[in-house]
Amino acid sequence: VEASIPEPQRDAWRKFTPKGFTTSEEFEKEAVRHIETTLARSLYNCDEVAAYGGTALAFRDRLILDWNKTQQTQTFTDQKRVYYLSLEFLMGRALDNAMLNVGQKDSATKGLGDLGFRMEDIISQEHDAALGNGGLGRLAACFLDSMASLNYPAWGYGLRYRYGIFKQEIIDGYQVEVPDYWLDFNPWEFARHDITVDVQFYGHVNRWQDDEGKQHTSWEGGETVLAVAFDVPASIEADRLVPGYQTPTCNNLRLWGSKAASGEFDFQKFNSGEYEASVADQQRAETISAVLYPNDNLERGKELRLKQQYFWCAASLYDIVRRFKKTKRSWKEFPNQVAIQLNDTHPTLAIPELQRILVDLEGLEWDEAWDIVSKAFGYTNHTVLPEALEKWSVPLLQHLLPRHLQIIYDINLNFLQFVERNFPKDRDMLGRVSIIEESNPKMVRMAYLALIGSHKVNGVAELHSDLIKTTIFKDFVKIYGPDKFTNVTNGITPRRWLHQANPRLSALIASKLGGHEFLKDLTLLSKLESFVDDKEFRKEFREIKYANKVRLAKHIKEHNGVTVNPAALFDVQVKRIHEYKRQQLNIFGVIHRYLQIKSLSAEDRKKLAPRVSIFGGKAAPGYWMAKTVIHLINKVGDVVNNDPDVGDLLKVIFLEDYNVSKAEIITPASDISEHISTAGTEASGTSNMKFCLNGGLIIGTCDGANIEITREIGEENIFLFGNLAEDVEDLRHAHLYNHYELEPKLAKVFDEIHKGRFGDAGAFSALLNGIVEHGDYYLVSDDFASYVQTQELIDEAYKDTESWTTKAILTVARMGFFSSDRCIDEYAESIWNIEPLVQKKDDEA
Ligand code: Z57
Repeated sequence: VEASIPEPQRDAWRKFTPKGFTTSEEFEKEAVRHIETTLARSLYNCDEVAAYGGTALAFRDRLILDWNKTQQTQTFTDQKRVYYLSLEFLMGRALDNAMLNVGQKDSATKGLGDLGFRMEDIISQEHDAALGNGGLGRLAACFLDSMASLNYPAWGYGLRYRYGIFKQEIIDGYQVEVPDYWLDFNPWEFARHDITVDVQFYGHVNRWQDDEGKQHTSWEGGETVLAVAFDVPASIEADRLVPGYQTPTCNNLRLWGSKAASGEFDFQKFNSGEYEASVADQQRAETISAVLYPNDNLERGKELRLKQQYFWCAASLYDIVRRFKKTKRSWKEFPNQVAIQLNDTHPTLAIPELQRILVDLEGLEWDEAWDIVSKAFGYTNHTVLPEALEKWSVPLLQHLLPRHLQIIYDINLNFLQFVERNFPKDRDMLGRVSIIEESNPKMVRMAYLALIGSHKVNGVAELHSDLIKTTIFKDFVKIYGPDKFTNVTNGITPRRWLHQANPRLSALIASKLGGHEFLKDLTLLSKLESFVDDKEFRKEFREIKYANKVRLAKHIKEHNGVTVNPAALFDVQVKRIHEYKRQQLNIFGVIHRYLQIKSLSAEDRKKLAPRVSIFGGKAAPGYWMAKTVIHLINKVGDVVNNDPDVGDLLKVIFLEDYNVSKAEIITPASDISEHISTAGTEASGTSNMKFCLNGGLIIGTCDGANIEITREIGEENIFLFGNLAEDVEDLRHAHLYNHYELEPKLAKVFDEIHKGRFGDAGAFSALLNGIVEHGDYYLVSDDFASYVQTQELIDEAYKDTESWTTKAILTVARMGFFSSDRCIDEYAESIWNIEPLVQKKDDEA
């Protein structure tokens, strides 16, 4: 406010506010200006990287105008905001999305053509912003898109990793990890060197009494690290797809980078010959935001990871509190102005941190503070897998965050006293629900802390939300009652996953529905049902799928050197490699298919349906079983793809380095995709929704969101198989305590692997033994027969092109529910209690 331009001068200013471009010529002018000035390149020195830079900067200028305006309006209006805390934001590329949002992709395509470049080549110059592992990080990115699209005042808070998820290379059939240095040119971020927070670690706690006898506690940190804000304009809403009356909302994603606090790299040390020590201090500070931990659904308890979590929580909370304090409201109003959503337990330290700020720094009474804290937070659980539930050792917390540990103990004490009062007869309950696990060393159960410190806990699909209430949080349902728990089934943004990834399908739908409104209200897709018998529509629908398959086939030829037939059934499983997701079930099924082909006469082979089995996904670098699965897939591919008996009937492809931008090519090109986790293990899954939205059918277990997808699209349009979640426990128990036989077809597959048909069998022994000898925890053998049988059903169904087309069209038409817009509206209504903030075009803040 102090720095605003005085009223009489504002007209002079407004005369020069940039207006953006609307024609290809105006675009060219902006792009060339950026290339020649901002980037200091010229006509004689402009490669595709520079052309990307110029294009991105031209669009960035355009976005920034909306962004500034949105931020100004939000500050001015000062209504309740939501803060989405996530250690991961898997954004992918920004340019294509920005062009579509701004609504000037066509003029840019023409403009780049005039300058001698092809749009596709320019788009592919951009590094993915890969600040996430998998589903959880991509969900956060879809949520940012929807929060902006629906005009919710919202900020994302995350870490600015210098290295995102590693790049995967496949060398001799093995995964090799290569660092992902993505920041050498990133036009989408703005470093705010003036917005910083000092974050403390280690040190000790002081207690004293003031003159009035009031107790005080303060924490004196032993190490200070500086958090610097980097702001990313986080997706503007798709208003220009559906020309409207409002100024687009452009929210902010604030990512914190770490650097040495001033004084750390000090000239004292520098001059007194301690140069190396001072550089070491600096490096230690920068290490905090250096690298994303590459584990998905696994926590390993590393000190640096805990430092990352606290660094990010402390900086974000300081920022949120600073903004709140500017409004001069009383603390009681904090939860009316601020909703903080915890994306999994990774940001749980924000709870004791806010309690510390209120009690130690702002002088509130404990109970008054706790009331504010527990009204402000909401917690989303994304998994029930025991190995993914975060626990931090008490000694580590004592060392790194001594005051927070005390606060956690006090929260626990109050909570346990409450439980004791209400359940005086159930003495065991106290041990079961305590935040502190009485192990050696003692551990802090972060999910319990998150739950106790939040007013709502949600799961991410119906089955999952039911499961958390009957398993990991069973006691807490008794303690708090069922209303504390809710379900918000995940969703995906149709802007990126339909309009951007599959522009032809988006255009076809728009031509039938009379415009692109469905991108803002996905339930409108249901109107497609009335075109299901429209011959022209069906033909065009099929041609689009075919063209998308041709494009993927070209990618496969370029990257894998294998020719695949686009007329074959494309069967895709792309996701992180994990035992519970059961890529092993898929590849064993592929081997079974191969053996079947080999056993037939040349004549009988002609009756078979050609298939391409496509895999992609990264294994955590320390996850040996997952790496073995990747190796097996590649070895099977080597054998099958070079077997002249097989030809087009079967190809096995492992696509290197699966990421968001590859997903945009792969998703629209599938006929069938696989979502085949052991029932009860996949909390939701979100790629299942992406494939369906693009007219691919799915084979899946009754798990996660597959169940709701089935309810929406009808069971005649999905291929379900396998045991149900309710039977899994008994089956596992039976494996451990009875003798069990391998399913015969699977036994045959294992025999062939043992014989060395896919290379040294020793390489795969741990994988096979896990199933044969160690209890088959993921029930691969139990589900194998029904999996294979269902794959045969798919072969038959695919031969009937007409009925397949009907299934695919109906699937698309019935996906309306799975937009992340619906999902965000549910969060806003039932958890955040916030309203949209729409800015009319002629309103000036
Ligand atoms: C992650 O990607 C997910 C859960 C986790 O606890 C962690 Br850590 C990482 C995934 C689930 O596995 C998916 O089923 C779910 O769709 C996704 O989170 C988004 O909710």
